[in-house]
Amino acid sequence: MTVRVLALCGGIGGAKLALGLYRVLPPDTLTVAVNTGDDFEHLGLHISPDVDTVLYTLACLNNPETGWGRADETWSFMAALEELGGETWFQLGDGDLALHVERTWRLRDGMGLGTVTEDVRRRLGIAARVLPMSDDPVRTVVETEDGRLPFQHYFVKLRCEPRVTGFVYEGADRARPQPEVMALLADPTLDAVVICPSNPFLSIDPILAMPGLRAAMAACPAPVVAVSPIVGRDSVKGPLGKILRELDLPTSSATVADHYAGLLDGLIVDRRDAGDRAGIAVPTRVAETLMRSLEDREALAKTVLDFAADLRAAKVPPPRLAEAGR
Ligand code: FO1
Repeated sequence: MTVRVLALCGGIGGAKLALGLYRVLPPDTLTVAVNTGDDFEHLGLHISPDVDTVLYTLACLNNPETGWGRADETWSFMAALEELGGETWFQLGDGDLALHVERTWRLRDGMGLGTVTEDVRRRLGIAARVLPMSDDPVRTVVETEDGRLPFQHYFVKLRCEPRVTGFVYEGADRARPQPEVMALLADPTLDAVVICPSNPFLSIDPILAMPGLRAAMAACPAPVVAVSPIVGRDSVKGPLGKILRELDLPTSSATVADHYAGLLDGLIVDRRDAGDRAGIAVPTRVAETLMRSLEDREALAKTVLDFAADLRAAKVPPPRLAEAGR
């Protein structure tokens, strides 16, 4: 039976697991639904950072040092822009720039973000489906003590320094989730939904904030397994630990489990945080969740899929099976 997996993913950390899943699964059985709350208009271009991070990562084109943008990049455009006094706080490499220009033109021609992304992933030779969470605009706004900040201003311009008080996902209440994602969540042949170890507030909540998404996940016949982005009671690279402290929440995987309350059938917890399992109501499994190598990415993906398979056996059969008296 063909395996089919839906992964919800944001930027760098989530994309690592998406690559692990892509490499251990039959490639055309994976669909990655990607956060677009980080998207913004910059220099007249529509930029979709998390979608591009997933595309470059699955195509093995990503810059391993930064996690974003392309490897072996050149920076002529940025250097020339600097000389002209242009905005250079958001670094756009020459190869990366081509993607932003081409995507902007196609969007202006009325093409949907999902259709543009579908064509790019084919051209990059990616066999998995990579779907922006919606074609409609959703923008993550970070509420701080200094007021509301567009996401990239908080994350890049101000290097996550402002103290966070909350988040707003502008447009999420009106955004239509990508139809294919909703169809997968209702599909009884789906084997697993994986919430990748992305920042729950910045990368996963924008997806869950869309109408019908949480309900579809809660009703999903397939097991929903999240990988906690916490390692050793802190975040690995991004601002999650700092945000949790600013929101006066414990920097533990128990907080992640609570955050996804009602959605999870299982949570993968890093081996360094095994002691936190006692405070987690959903079934947990301990694993090495730091993904330094390709082997780490594949090993964690296998652990997630094995856990999902075990949970599926235990999951309450979908209503129709119960009606059939089985
Ligand atoms: N992150 C930075 O910290 N500095 C940058 O100059 C930068 C440029 C950039 C260009 C294209 C792209 O797809 C991502 C880029 N990012 C940069 C990352 C971006 O801020 C993402 O939103 C984060 O990865 C969070 O998901």
